Amino acid sequence: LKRVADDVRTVAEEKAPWFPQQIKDLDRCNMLITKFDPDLDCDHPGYNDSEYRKRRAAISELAFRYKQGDPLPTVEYTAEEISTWRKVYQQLRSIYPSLACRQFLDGLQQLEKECGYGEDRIPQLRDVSAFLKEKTGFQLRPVAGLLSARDFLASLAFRVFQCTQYIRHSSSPMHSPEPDCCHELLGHIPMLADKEFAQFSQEIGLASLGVSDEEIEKLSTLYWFTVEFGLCKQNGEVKAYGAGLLSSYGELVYALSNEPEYRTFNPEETAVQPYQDQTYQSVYFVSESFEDAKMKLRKYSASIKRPFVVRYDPFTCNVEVLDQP
Ligand code: HBI
Ligand code: FE
Repeated sequence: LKRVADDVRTVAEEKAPWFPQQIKDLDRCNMLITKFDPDLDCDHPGYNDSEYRKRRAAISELAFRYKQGDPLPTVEYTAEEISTWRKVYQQLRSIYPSLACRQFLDGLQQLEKECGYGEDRIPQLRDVSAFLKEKTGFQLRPVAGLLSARDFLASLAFRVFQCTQYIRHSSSPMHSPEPDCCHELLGHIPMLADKEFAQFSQEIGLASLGVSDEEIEKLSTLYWFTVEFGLCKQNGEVKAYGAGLLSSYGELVYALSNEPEYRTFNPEETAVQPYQDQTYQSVYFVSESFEDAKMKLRKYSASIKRPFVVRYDPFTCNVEVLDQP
């Protein structure tokens, strides 16, 4: 493999969409999707609540202003916001032991012991980021809302997880159409404390760098049916590891009710399965283990056509671009 000089883009690379090669470049990965934004989506529970939208905008502003390397902003949450968090935490926490996978339960227990997780306060991204950094090298970055799939996946390549900091509307504690801090902190963070899962997440991210829009759509679908809505086998039982499930009481119960269809995780098939972003999924994919899911994903990624290969250098935290041999 030949190293491509940093300042010389080869013909092959020029044809590919721009992608970040240093963690600092994530400052440019900020394209938001407004589909579920409470200012524009009239089905959002906060659509008619101008106070709510003002508050959400103020918290989002912290993310807009954020530059890589800045200390993570802290938010002083209101009593109403903490009360929403408490409802979500209590209700979900009670069903986790029987429905969540072992890695999730381990992670959550550590967060409760070491990171102040509990029903009485909303954890701060700064504390959570420091915790994850020690466990798996993942760090958090604040984001103002739903990010484009390309930008969201690219950050995973650097073990950076983009995290919203505002909370869902108080009228609807059990559901949010857009990602909010309950979804991130309860759904995603405990899993990101697991080494194997962290590796899996980074590999989806690396696979996404510089690929076509069609390939992004497929990787995004893979992400959807694994990281967001994935199930896995554990001691002969099926458990949840997807963050979309672990942050939604209704869908978590439904997904493990035997009512939906279950299929074995297989990247080629999973990547083209239509998905639901407004209601529960009609099909869920079950992995044998994260090790197995990772190996299958690796095989799938290697099949994506790219005129170059990427390699993450853990010493510099840069992505190296090498000519395809
Ligand atoms: N943006 N803020 C944010 N949080 C997510 O979880 C998220 C996202 N954008 C896209 C996305 N997730 C995925 O569903 C895939 O499209 C990558
Ligand atoms: Fe998510």
